[in-house]
This record gives sequence, structure tokens and C-alpha cells, in this order.
Amino acid sequence: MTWDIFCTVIDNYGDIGVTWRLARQLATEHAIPVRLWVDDLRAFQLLRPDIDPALATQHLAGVEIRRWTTPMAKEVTGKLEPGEVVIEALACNLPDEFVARMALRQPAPVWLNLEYLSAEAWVAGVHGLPSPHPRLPLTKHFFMPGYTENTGGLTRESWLSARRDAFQADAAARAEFLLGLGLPAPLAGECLVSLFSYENRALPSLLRAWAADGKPVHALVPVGKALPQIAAWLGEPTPPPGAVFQCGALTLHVLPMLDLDAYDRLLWACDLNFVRGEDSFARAQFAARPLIWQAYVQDDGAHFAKLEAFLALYCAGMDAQLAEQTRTLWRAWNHETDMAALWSPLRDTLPALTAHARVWDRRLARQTDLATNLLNLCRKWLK
Ligand code: TRH
Repeated sequence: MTWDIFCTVIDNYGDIGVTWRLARQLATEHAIPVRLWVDDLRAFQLLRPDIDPALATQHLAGVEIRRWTTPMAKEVTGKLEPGEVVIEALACNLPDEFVARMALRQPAPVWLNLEYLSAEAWVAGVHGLPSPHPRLPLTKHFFMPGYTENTGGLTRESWLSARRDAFQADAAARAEFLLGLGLPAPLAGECLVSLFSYENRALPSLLRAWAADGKPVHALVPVGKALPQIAAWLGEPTPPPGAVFQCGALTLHVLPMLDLDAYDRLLWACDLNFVRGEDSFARAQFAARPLIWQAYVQDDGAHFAKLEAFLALYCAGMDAQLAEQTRTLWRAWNHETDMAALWSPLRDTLPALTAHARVWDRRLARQTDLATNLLNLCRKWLK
């Protein structure tokens, strides 16, 4: 089987993060020849510095990466044959020329619309639904990632749990990793936090609480969306990667964008992770550490339903007080209300939240992963 995966970088890094991770897993774990079509190789290069944005075709980790240009006539008028499986990821639209070629293929390719991740109950009802093409003899099917067995599952590599457990059990590996990022050895009793978020009106209240804490808080902030706001709070111009600020108990380090696998290790190394969007959110769950998620803001407020749906799943089976605290915190962060009073109880309950994060990760590890679900479906339909 050859697979074509199409990715449009709409904004930020989630689109390329999700598709690259899937393409890499299909190639390395399932020996599938994958072509990943990306319209913005510069965004890709931030997550994989070895990407050359000037190249029309390049190979990385067993994946053929194609620059997706519009129109793509040159590629498709050549010998290019659409793969047996074509994935249209995260609401990108396939080029008409390519769809026309798909219609000529015998048998027709399995055409999947890989949708955004959500814990909402309707997801299971949509997973697998057909959407016939209005003119051509082709049918696209919805493939919905999710947290329950009747969805497509989550992208999770087979090596994940073992590598993470080994890293988290090895204090020297953690120290070496942090040193490699240019960070000092952790102070006694320090709370190490990664902060990957969008702009957020709650941010200054959180920074204030960290600065006023009786114990050290070390915040690691990647360059990007939240940084100008943090700089304004510090009364500084937007700082470059490597910059360090001290404000009361708070030490704040600005990090460059790390490559995808180093970002995983950062999540594994921290005591608490603020994450956002889709892929960093899933990775923070797999880090088996406490997390606070900022959902990607949608104009119609649809992200609040996503937040509540996830909280309902995540908090089920949790100690009632801890569940209430978690809901309050995540709601405050997403509704952008004052977080100052919430910090101290959060810090005190980090051990209990870590224990819950482990339970949640074990539950996720039992699910069939998204790549395997995709393969099973495609094998069935292509028989
Ligand atoms: O960057 P995001 O906000 O991306 C998206 C997009 O906005 C997209 O349009 C939207 O559909 C989606 O969110 C919901 O958040 P996300 O999904 O977490 O993607 C970030 C990616 O960047 C993820 O793959 C992890 C990666 N990353 C690194 O590789 N290194 C880093 O240092 C950091 C901070 C992130």
C-alpha cells in the first residue's frame, strides 16, 4: 500500500505536528510508503530542523515529503499515481487535479477525512460515515480520533511508554536533558513548569502567583504566542530564546521551538505542563504528568463544549475534591479569569494529580492506536 497524506498549515503547528507524527509512525512501525504533502515547509522546519523548505521532494524517517503547490499540475501530470489510501487531514481540501486522478484509479483509493480530536459524544456517531463525491465515483469517509473504542483512537507510538518510563526513572537523563537546553540544575523543592499557550488574559495572574510563591517556580516558555504578553508583564521587549528572567520566586526561561521528540522529553521532565490545541495536548496526557489545556479558540465558543467533554472523561473516577479543583482550574484558564488564588492549592496537590495522570495514561495506552485503527480499516476495505 502507498498512502498520500495531505496537510495544510492553517496556523500554528498542530496541523503539521499531527500529520508528520502519523506519517512517521506509518512508515517506521508499519513499513508503509507514505507521501506527506505539505503546503508550508517553513512551519515544518520549526519542528524538524532537518527539513529543507527549498526542496520539492525530500525523505525523512522513511517518509517522502512533497511540497504541495497550487496548482499541482506538474506533479500529477507526470507519472504520479494516487496511493491506495488518501488522507485529507484536518479540514484541508484535496486539489481537484488530484481528486480527478483518484477517480481514474482502479480500485478507487480509500479516501479518509482525518478530523480534529474531540472527546465529545457525537464523535463516535460520525466516525466512519460516508460522504459521496457529488460527481465522481469516489466516497470519502470520516475518520474521527477520540478517546473511546468506537472512535479512531489517538496517535501513539509503540515506543512511547517504555521510553518515557525509562526517562522519568532516570534522574541523570533528566538533568542531562535540561542542561542541554541551557537550564541550570533544578533548585531544591522547585516546581518545573512548561508553558505552551495562546495569548491568555489569565496569564498575568498566574505569573503574579508564581512570583509571590514561597517556593521556587521555574517556568519554561517556548517562543511564540504567549511571549509578548509575558514580556509586557515583565516590562521588557519580547525576548529571544535563551533569555532568563527572575521575578521573586519565579525564574522564567525562554526556549526555542524544540524538535518534536525533544518536546516530548520536556513534557516528561516537567512537574506540570500547560499545553494547547491538539497535539501538545495529547502528548502531555501521554507524559503522565499533571496538565492544563487551553483549547484552540473557536469564534462560536465550540471549544468550551470540547473542554467540558474532555473534563467529564478525565475527571471520572478521580477523587471528588481533586476533580472539582481540576475543573475549576481548566475552566479559569480557558475562560481567561483570574488564576492567582488557584495556584497554591494546585501546587499542593501536584503529587495526587501526578498519580491520576498515570492512571489516565494507562487507560489511553490500552486503546488501539490511531495508526493501527487506520490500517485495520484500510485493509478491510481494500480486500
Ligand atoms: O500549535 P497549535 O496551537 O496548533 C493547532 C493549530 O492552531 C491548528 O490550526 C488547530 O487546528 C489545532 O491547534 C487544534 O497546538 P498543537 O496542536 O499542540 O501543536 C503544536 C505542535 O508543536 C505539536 O505537534 C507539538 C509541537 N511542538 C514542538 O515540536 N516543539 C515545541 O517546542 C513546542 C512548544 C511544540
